[in-house]
Amino acid sequence: MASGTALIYDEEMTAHKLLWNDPICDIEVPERLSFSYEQLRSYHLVERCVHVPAREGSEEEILLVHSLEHLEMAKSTQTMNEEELKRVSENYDAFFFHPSTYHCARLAVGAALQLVDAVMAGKVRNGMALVRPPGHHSQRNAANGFCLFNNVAIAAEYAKLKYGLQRILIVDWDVHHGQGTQYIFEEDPSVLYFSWHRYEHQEFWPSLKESDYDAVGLGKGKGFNINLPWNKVGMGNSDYLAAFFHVLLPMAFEFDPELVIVSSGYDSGIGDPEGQMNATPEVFAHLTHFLMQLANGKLCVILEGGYHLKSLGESVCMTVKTLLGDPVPQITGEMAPCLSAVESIQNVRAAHKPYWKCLAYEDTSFLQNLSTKSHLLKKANSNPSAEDESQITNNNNTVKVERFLELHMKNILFPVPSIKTATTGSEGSEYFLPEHVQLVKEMDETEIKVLVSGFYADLVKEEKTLLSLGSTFVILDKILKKEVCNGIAASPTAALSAAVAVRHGVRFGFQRVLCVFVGDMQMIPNTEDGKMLVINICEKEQSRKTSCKHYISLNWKEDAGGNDFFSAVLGFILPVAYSYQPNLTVVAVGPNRNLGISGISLLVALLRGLAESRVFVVIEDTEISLMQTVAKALVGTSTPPFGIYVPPTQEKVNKIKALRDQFQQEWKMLQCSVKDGI
Ligand code: Q9C
Ligand code: ZN
Repeated sequence: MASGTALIYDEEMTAHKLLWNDPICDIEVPERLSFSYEQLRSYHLVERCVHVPAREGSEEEILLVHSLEHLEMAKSTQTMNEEELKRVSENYDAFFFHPSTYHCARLAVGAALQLVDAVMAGKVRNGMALVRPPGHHSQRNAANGFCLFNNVAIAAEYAKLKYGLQRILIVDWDVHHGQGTQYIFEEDPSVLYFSWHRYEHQEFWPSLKESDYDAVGLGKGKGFNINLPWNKVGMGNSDYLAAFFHVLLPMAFEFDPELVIVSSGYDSGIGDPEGQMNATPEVFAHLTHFLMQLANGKLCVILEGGYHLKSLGESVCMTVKTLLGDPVPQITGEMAPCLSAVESIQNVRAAHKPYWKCLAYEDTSFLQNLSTKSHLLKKANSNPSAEDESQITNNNNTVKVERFLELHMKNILFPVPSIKTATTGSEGSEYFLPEHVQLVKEMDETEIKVLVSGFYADLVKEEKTLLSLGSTFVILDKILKKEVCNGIAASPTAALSAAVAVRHGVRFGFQRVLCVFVGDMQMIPNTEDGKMLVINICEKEQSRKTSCKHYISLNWKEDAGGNDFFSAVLGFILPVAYSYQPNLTVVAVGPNRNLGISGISLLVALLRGLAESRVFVVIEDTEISLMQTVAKALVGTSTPPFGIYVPPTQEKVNKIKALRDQFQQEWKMLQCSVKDGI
């Protein structure tokens, strides 16, 4: 299993720069690269990465995507004077040439290919390449939107050719539509392209009809192009997360890529003059964390846009930190997608219904009156007084945004990288422990007794049960003291351990503890009501009503022979969990578990995105491979094998739908359609 994170940066790529006055292009500056790298250095992230050198992409490699004509044109600019460069630049929409542009663009291509090689050869698990010029607007025969060669598209073709890959996922989170990438792969079913982008009903650059949600691909590639247009500015963390839960991730898990490449533009982040969006840097940690669960962790992140230096730098750091396996920072802001975002999400799900099993039972009856709705939205948007107002708030906001970003890293950089997972066990069990898992010593009997008698006496009546709680205490203490990030324990009384863990956390000061119970779990009465949310995944309806205020029962029996649980995790559990914003997550696996090892590991891996990755898992099961796989998921350095893709049955989809209807007023991240109940 490969480990480590590659970082590719070459100062030479800062040579490409604008030599004349051009208000459209003047934001694409060399400092975008140097400042991002400086920021990585100051947070000591550079030294934690594996340095991989860039190289020039060969002509042959560039020709995998571009025409000979385009290559020759680019090559010819090397010896031009300023006037000639300006004239050639004018042939394209938003591009500038410098004598060094050709060399830099070849380095940008080569950097992307070096990253693919490092990941595919198993030298590293994942990595990031900081490159200029960017690539995703560039087309077979044209430079466009600051892009000369399509670095990501070339990387994907190269990976297909050199490593025989049959399924590559490209995630384009840049705020602009990578129309170049779409054109290159629109007939290709081996590359799934996802892009969200500022669209504003085609008002925003590049203002193309084919950037809308109904461009799903052509010919054999039908269904393999996913466009999620944002029709309003100001989209934030919750809108991006909703897009991942309800659009990208279900399709990506079904696609089951062998490699994931990110067209990683940060102009979709807060403060960016192009994007005008509100997502904070830590959202990129979450997006990265989700994508790390695919393709066995093989993830190549390649820089595209991002024009607010501070925002760009912080977001790059968030991405690299997450690639390294650090705890995922807490996401901020109200966890509810806006109406316009939900409408876009609903539209793209409907457009892709014919192509994806995970969307097979999507209700599309709303499509009839859609044109009217979009028309209304557009009208509201172009209301002049409303526009003035947003302009005013924007100006006031600029100061706030600057201040926010200044304080940003101070709040989220953890004192020490704590990719540590604690566990307890007998002598010799070290042999079974994955890297980064540390064995902690059990408490002795008297210590436990002192603790229990004061605070847990009502929960624990028998001496022998009491002793089994030792590991829970020890591990939870380490989590609370931030000595480790998360922990796992085996316990003959998982329900009791969980109850003790919750109380321990609440006593420590946590206001919200998320409990996910799997299997038959005895609900412990009058636990810390009001400060916990229980999601109970069990095979049959819990007959006895619990006293617990926030209690959700999710009846689920995993399909034999495959893993259909992902649909419940993405469609229900994660949205609820992200809406709740816990400070601590407790996962307890009881007897008669109704989920397989891969289902439980996927659940645990994804729950690491919450509560700054503070997760305590307790398992009432002696199966060593379950413990091992879950421990690996907690460490975050390996991905649970997902198994054979099994689409959820209509019955299961209906179950999730019903739960969504029931809970989406309370837990708003569940919203993914406009018609029912918003
Ligand atoms: N009126 C990237 O972020 N704007 N490119 C053109 C013309 C061009 C952005 C406006 C924006 C290009 C990689
Ligand atoms: Zn962009």
